[in-house]
Amino acid sequence: MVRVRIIPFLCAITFASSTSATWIEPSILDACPGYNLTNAVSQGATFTANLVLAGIACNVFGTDLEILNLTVTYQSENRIHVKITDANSSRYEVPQSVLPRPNGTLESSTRSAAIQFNYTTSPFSFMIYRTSTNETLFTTASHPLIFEPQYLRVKTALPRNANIYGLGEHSDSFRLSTFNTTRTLWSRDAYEIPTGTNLYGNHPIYFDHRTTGTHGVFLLNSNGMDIKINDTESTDGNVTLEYNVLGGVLDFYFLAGSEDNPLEVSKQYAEIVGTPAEVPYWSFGLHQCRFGYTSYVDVAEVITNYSEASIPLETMWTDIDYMDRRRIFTVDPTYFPLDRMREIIDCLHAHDQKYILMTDPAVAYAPGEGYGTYDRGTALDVWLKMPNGSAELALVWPGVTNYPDWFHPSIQDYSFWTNEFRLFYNSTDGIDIDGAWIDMNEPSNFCVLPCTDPFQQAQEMDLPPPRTAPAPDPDTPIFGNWSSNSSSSLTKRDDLLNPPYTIQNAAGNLSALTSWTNATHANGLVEYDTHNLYGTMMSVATRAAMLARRPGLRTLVITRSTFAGAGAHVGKWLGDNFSSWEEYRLSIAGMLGMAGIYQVPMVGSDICGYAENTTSTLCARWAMLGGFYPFMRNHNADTSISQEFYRWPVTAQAAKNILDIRYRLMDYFYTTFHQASLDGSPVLRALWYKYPKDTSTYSIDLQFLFGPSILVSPVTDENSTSATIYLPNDTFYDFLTLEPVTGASSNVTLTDVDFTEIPVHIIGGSILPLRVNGTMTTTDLRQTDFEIVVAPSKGGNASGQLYVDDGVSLDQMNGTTAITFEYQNGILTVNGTFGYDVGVNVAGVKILGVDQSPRNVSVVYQSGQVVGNGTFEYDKVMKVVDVSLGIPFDGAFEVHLQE
Ligand code: MIG
Repeated sequence: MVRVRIIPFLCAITFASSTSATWIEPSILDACPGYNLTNAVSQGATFTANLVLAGIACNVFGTDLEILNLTVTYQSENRIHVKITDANSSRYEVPQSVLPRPNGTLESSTRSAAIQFNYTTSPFSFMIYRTSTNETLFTTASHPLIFEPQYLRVKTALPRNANIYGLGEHSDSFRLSTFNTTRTLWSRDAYEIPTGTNLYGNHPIYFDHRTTGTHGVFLLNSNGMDIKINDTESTDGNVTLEYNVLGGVLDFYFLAGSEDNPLEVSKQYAEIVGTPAEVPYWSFGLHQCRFGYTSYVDVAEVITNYSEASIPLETMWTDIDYMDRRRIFTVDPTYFPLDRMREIIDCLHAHDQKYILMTDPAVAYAPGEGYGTYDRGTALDVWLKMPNGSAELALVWPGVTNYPDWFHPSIQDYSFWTNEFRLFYNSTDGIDIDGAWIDMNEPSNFCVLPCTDPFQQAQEMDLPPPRTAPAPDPDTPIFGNWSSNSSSSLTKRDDLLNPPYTIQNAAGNLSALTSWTNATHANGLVEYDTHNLYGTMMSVATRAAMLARRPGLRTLVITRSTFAGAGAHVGKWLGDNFSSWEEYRLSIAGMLGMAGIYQVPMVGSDICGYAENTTSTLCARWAMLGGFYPFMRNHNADTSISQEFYRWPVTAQAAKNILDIRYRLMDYFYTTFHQASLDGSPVLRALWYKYPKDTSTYSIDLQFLFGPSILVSPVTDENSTSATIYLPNDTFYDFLTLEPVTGASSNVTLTDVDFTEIPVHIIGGSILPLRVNGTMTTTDLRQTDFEIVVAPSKGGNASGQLYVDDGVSLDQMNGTTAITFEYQNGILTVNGTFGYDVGVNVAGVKILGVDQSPRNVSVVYQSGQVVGNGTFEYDKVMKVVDVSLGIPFDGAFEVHLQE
């Protein structure tokens, strides 16, 4: 066990330098006395009781609390809230202002609920079981509860070979290993996102999938924690899951999920953390970024080169390179002069393209230097404070910095952050960005502990780094011809810096490479408790600042650090991966976590890889896979070789191919996102979400579903042109050839998959509204006709949806269009509301998997008016009936195939 202690001299603090967590023999913890339950009161859907320490305190990591309060509420048919707190004094809880959560109390009898709470009194243990099957889903039996000031422990038994997903952010397999796994939740600037470590964000939710159903367990707690999953403690391979938490309270939400539909647990989780924010239509276009564009000339060149290569570029990005001495809300007057930056943006906007810049949280400490952001922040006193009341000094890109305190009233009321955005990112004389990119918000800190002299370290590390590239001519012509084209009463914790239990933080000490954990917010909360919320709070403030700049319009904010609930405000990229086939593969599991579980669906990895050098083949494959990342961005580190898609013929071709596919599917993506925003239906899904009884799917994380209808099965081996993929027992259709493919619950090897191709299947039973072709911008795409592809199930039925609105407004004053497609007995019925004028035609309908040519095809408006015989062709090899329509997409209609 790692021992850490504070030496009570000025600045003389020692830290645990090792990253190994506290290990303690499980039997020692199990020998703790636990609690006895008394004073039980049941009232309707609520049950309360006291828990009294049941014997001699074990005091493993502090003093066992004597009396606890237990409150159990059946909040709905599908959700039980179990909360355990200190009966005698208040403890930190995640503020409602950061994560508002539902209350609710089940009105009907608790017997009607899908899951039940049960308990034993002496010693106290509790279990959650599924009402319909009596199956135990969670049980603390034989593992006493431990509740100490800075250590909480709850341990449940799980089935053998449990299928547990979630507990991220992590870069491990989607299905977590049950062998000696520790998931540590503590935000960390995790360069190269090593597996098995804590990364940027924290989502203490897991889904437990069984052949008998899928349920979820959410521990709403922002303190540092280790969650251990292990199957080595018993001889029979049974699995345990153990929470080891550094503070806060035990605030569990048990979600019943469903016996046969894994989508339900996802929706139930969204009821707590919120459904994802809707993003603008344009944000599904291609984004290009890199760290290391040396000047405005570089940026303009990349934009031009994309255009010349005829690869659609929707959004150009610029990293911290643009800043003057890496200070946020400034531009370098020589390398990125304001007037040239404005010229770039004007040109982008004139071509229906967008621009995004990075903003970091840390503000350069620059008294008396006339740095407006620092001066205004200091005047409002918005900095995170040390216990002695002075502003905390950190070390980030601009050198010594202060951290904004997102709990400060002058940030919460928008007078600081929103104002800085308004001043710098304004359309009249500033930088008129369309979205925001926020980084370093774990918060990251370069100062190495004990960090006694950040100024000295700034010098040693040469921060801000001097520019090495030659300065550009300020008059360099760009674009050539193209452009003509509350809580102070909380109980004192002994040790906010070195709690007795050490979590497995890969950065070492809790304060290592981040803020001091004893730093204090304006409302008295300390970083010890709120560290994991920093990135999400910056996200909320940044989104508010962006909405204030362009009232009524959606924006895109992409953050690095997230906590549960972040997706209701922002999207997220998966951070500093590197250019390897392994990271390419792992990006799928990373995305599935965010989009499939945590309700942060606007997610993607840095395409072609961030750190180190990519290769043309890796980059081509990654372009193809990246076409199915909800957030599709090519991004690169400053010291890596250039990797824009036009750099190699194979990547240019790959990008063109995949962008054509992606843009044709964009309204399907948009509809999938809209559905998620309504009810939390996951945007990306592992195969088992669709085939929950097929045990072969449980560990698959190299294939995934985008929405309900698209199966993506990328080639995953280095420089290979074949892919062995799993096809469940179902009907599929090749997305490009439209040929039917019958799945037989077995692996299928696809060969000759070129680097510019990716296997994509439409799942039988789906109807897809596609645009007839891709375009150079999403603005043009919206002027492009639709075609409807009907992909029947084995039984000959299919259904689908299309949602269209103006793509940018928060409130759809221009109306919305929500269309339902149904296909059965050879009749396609298109129905719905048509409040938003789509302004284009339905060019045609393709019906797949038709064994014989129909005799005749007729097209009917709902009114009964026959608009004539559809002209059609039948392809007997691919079994496709291709009906030409060319009718305005503004009302209901039917298409009948007649045998
Ligand atoms: O210390 O802004 O993850 O995407 O290019 C590194 C420079 C800071 C980390 C981000 C990365 C970005 C880089 N940033």
